[in-house]
Parts: sequence; C-alpha cells; structure tokens
Amino acid sequence: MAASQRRSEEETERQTPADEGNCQTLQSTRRLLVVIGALTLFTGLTLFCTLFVSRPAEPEALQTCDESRTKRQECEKQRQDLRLMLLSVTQDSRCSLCPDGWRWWRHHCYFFSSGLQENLRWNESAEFCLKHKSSLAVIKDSAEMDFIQGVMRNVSRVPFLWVGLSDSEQEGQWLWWDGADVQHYMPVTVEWDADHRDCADLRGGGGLSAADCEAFGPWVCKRET
Ligand SMILES: [Ca+2]
Repeated sequence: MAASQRRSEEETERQTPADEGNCQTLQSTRRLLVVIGALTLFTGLTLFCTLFVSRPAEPEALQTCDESRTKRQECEKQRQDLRLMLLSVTQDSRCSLCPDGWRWWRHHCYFFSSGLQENLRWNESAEFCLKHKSSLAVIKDSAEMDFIQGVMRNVSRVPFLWVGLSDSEQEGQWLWWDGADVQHYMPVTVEWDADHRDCADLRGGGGLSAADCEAFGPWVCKRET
C-alpha cells in the first residue's frame, strides 16, 4: 500500500513544464473553437433574416412595380381594342374576346343559357357560371339592363332569367352575387318576395321577381373579358 502511494507521488513529481503548456494550449484551442462556432451561427442567422424574413420593400422597387402594372393594363386594353377592331372588320370568331356561345358587351362576356343548356335550379345555374369562370349576372346600370333585355327579347326569347340576386342568407335582405345591396347599383326592387322565394329572376321590361330557388329556368352568366 505504501509502495503504491509512493509511485503515484513520484509520477506527479515527474510532470514537466512542457506537459502543463500542452494542457493550456488545448484549453485555448477549445475556447477558440467555441468562439468561431458561435460567430458562424450568428452570421448565418443574420444573413438568413436579412435575405428571407424581413426584407422591407424599397420605394424604388414599388414604383417600378406600379409602372409595370400600368403598362400591362395599357397593353391589355390595346390588345382588346385591336381584337374588337379585327372582329368588327373580319367577323371572324377567332378575334372574339369571348368563348363560343358567349356574347361580348362592354368589356364583359355574357352567357345566355336558353337554347344552349337545359334549364337549371338557381344554385345549379350559379355553379355552371362558376365552372366557366363567371357568376350569375350582377346588373350594374340601365345600359346593361337594356343589353340583357334586348337579348331576352330578340335572341333568347325567354320570359325570365336567373340572375345573381338572392335573399337566402336573410329573408328580405336581397343581395347581389358580389355582396352589394339590391339597390346599390340601381333603384330596383324585388317583387313577390316570400319566405319560400329567395332567388331573383329578371323579367321582360326590367322587373325583378322573387321565385322558388328550386324552380328550373334559363340563366345569364357574366364575366370580365
Ligand atoms: Ca325571400
């Protein structure tokens, strides 16, 4: 036991200054590696946030974007005017802004179902319009009303059409498809309203009547060109 203790003391005494120096060097290296690692992590996070998280839009970039949008709108308008001019000159349907079976009027395309599709319930006709990137017509002024009435009278020859107007959300509160109140665009009223009549159809002469949404009828879709 005494001999073993003696050997341990001797080994401790044999540690040289060089050993102590190596130990200090190792500790310094570890500290340096920790510092380098932390700096690398910080730099990486800063770079990520700068590039991807919170990069405020620059005024110049916004201005350039607005100018590009304006030019695109001007270009689109010129394209439409050119196609209309070609259509009026050539009467070639390939120059039409609307799909086959649709009618162009004042920057919009209209689909009158009469003669082209079987009559549908109001909800079904609305779904048809949605499938064709349109909605049941929202009539916004007397000129548009006159256009639709003219088609009803001279082309489709139907007594009424489903349009995008209903009070199915709240009885008596008639809203156009876009959420506007019934009189938002024109001073019109819906006749014959009742609890079981929540969908509006357009009659000859421009009148709007409440009807049973489950009734079958022709309809008119509308979409922008
Ligand atoms: Ca009603």
